[in-house]
This record gives sequence, C-alpha cells and structure tokens, in this order.
Amino acid sequence: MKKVTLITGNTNKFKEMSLILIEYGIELEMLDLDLFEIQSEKIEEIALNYARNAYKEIRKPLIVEDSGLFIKALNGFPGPYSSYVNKTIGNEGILRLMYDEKERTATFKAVIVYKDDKFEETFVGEIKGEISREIRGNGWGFDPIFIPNNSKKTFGEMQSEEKNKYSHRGIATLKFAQWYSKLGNQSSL
Ligand code: ITT
Repeated sequence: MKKVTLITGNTNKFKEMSLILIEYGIELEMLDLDLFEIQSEKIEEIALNYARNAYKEIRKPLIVEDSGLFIKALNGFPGPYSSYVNKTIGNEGILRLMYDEKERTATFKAVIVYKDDKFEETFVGEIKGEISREIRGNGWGFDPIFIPNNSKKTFGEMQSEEKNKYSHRGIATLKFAQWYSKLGNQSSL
C-alpha cells in the first residue's frame, strides 16, 4: 500500500482525508511538526511554504493542507485567518457579524501540497454555499454554520462520508488521490 504523511495538528482533517485516500489504496499517516507558518492572504502560498519546510525536516513524501472560509459579505474574511478566528470569536462571532446580512454566500477552499524529492504538486478544492442563520449540528470548526450549495444541511449535520462528497477538502483530496495513485512506486517509498 502506498503511504504519505499528512503534516497537521488537526485530527479532523486527517480523518476526512484518510476516508478518501484508503479507497485509492493510499495509507495516510499524521505528523504534527508545529513548524513556523508564514502569513499570507493566499492559502496556496502558506501551504507551499509549509510543505517545503516540512520536507526539509522529514525528507519523505508528504502532504500539507491549508484551508479557509471566505465570506463574501465580509470581503473574504476570515480566509487565511480561519483557524485563529474560529478559536477566538467562533461560530457565534461569525453569526453576529452576519446578523441582518442578506448576502450570505461563502466559499470554503482547501489547498493540498504534495512534496517529495521529485515532485511539488498543488491540488485545490472549492465549494460555494451559505452561512446559516443559526448553529446547526456538531462537526468541527465552521461546520455547524456552513450549508453547501445543493444541500439543506450544514456540514455539521453530516457524517464525514457525506461531507466529503461536497467539501473543499473532499474535492482537493480526490484530485490528489487520482494523481498519486498513478504515480510510479519509486516516489512512495
Ligand atoms: P493545521 O494547520 O495543523 O493543518 P489548522 O486547523 O490550523 O490545522 P488551517 O490553518 O488550514 O488548519 O485552518 C483552517 C481553519 O479553517 C480550521 O481550523 C477551521 O477553523 C476552518 N476550516 C477549514 N476547513 C473546515 C471544515 O471542513 N470544516 C470546518 N471548519 C473548517
């Protein structure tokens, strides 16, 4: 079975991505390196920089995933600051900022960067949806306030398998899985 290491401290990402990768015969390992992360408005830049730094440390095939929620009425906030905003003002804080707001469109975006000794590849997944009017369901992060297009449920009201069919991370992970499963065995050692 092919292996790849996900560099993250977020077990939710690990769980969601593992479910997809296992279907492609790819075993995911998780490693929390807690390296310095650059600040940028582009999550592609953050992910690429992190993947390069992580590769210097472990020198084996790895992926990193950087993601964020971009709310139209808030000019893309919290975007690259999603993790911090979720920890500070949380879902209640976002709903307060969106109180009375009719334009509730938002996009979840995930960027996966794969790196080994030969390849440095980026895979992007995006899903449009709406910010709900109240907290619904469980899930993690912004799951209980995000309703993807073509669904009535928030991500918080879905199991991981169902969320994966819609989600930014599901889309990016599928792209990665399709590419990686075709890659020659030499780079999965
Ligand atoms: P690592 O950097 O260690 O991977 P992190 O949680 O800090 O973990 P990010 O920097 O990519 O990850 O932050 C993305 C944040 O955006 C995340 O912490 C959540 O608050 C939010 N987020 C991203 N994807 C999400 C999802 O599928 N469901 C709910 N919230 C999500």
